[in-house]
Amino acid sequence: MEPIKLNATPTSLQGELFIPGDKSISHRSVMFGAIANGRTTVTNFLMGEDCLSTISCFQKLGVTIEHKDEKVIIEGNGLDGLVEPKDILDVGNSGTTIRLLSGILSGRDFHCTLIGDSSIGKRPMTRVVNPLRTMGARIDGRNNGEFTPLSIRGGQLNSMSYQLPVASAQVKSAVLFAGLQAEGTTTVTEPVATRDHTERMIKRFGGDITVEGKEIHINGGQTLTGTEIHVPGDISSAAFFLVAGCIVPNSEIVLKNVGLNPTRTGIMDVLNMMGATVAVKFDESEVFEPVGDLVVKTSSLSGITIEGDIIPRLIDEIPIIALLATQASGTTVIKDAHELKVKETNRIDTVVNELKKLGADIEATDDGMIIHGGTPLKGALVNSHGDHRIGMMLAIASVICEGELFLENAEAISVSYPSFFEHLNSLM
Ligand code: SPQ
Repeated sequence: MEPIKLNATPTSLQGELFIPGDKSISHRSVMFGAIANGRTTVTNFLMGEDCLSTISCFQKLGVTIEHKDEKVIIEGNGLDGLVEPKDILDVGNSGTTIRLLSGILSGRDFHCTLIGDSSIGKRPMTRVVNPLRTMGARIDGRNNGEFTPLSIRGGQLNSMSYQLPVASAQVKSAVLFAGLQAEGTTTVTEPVATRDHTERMIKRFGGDITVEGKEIHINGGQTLTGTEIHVPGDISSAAFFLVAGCIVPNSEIVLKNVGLNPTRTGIMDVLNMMGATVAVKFDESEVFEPVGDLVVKTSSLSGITIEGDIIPRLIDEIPIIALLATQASGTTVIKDAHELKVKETNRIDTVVNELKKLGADIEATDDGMIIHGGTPLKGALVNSHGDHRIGMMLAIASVICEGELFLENAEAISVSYPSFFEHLNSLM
């Protein structure tokens, strides 16, 4: 596809956005709906390509799923209702789909082959394959199960105690899905807390799960019951407009319906520490996942160091935080973020290389990056490299760049935010 030209430099961004559904919660609502008994109705579902891949995989596994606009209806027949698919399961670009699905399929007594796009083909799968093999699943794949295609023959699983070697909600969730089907109690211990949507959703579907500090316990053999889920807006999507509102002069943006689960709000802490003006109004009636409205205004920002336990709470926001840091005074240092190397792209390299093309003063380190702020950016030919979050970060950069910015592979944005450009244009 030809690069798209972005050259609007508005004097301000003003308006209100209703943020589309959270990607992580949308995936999980379909997965749990598919393995529960009875009907699950999901509203404000994210109709992004990744979540549509999850729907398509479960349809191939024999689950009746209908969707129209942002409403999804899943007719679950329990775990035993899943049937051996006649075709390969294609997860597209979605790491969440392949890793969580592997946990579900590990306990099913049939064979499946899972593939994805070229980015998925480079992402490590041993992090889920190893613990699932220990529980009893037979899984193979390229390079002894490190890469797709993965081939899974599930069956009776044993419970286990598993210390996660990396802070990953996907690995935690895969083991919990397997634990739901294993004999006995499975315990997962996290090195650092990661997003807890799986744990919350198990409770929402009537399941039993115990969280004691960093230890999570789940009993096998549970039956889940279909329910109603209203998906909050995705704070990872809202993050692009939080940053845009801070760095474009004379701006005020209202972001409605944003998920404010504390395991995801690291971006709010960073904005606060850097000196941004963001007002938060929680919706007190929401108990399943915290939700609220945010108002962001143009702010004068200072560089900070971002490291340690906050990293999993903002891991997907680091590309847009890097752009924010180019406009802050002083230096921002991001550490402890090795995990960025195994996302849709190596996000340390893509962020640094693409922002450098715009004139940013930024350097890569082994576990993050160092950004010297206060740099005016200039338009150039840049590339998302097929990574939705890099594409959106560069599109927000275009709004403050002098001159035209040409963005290659902009279509990747539809993975998590199909209405992104419509929303951006509505603020100008
Ligand atoms: O699903 P995918 O492709 O892995 O998506 C990303 C993203 O930027 O949207 C990561 F590239 O989000 C992950 C996130 O980084 C979604 C996720 C989840 O829903 O459980 C957890 C995080 O990944 P991980 O590897 O830290 O567990």
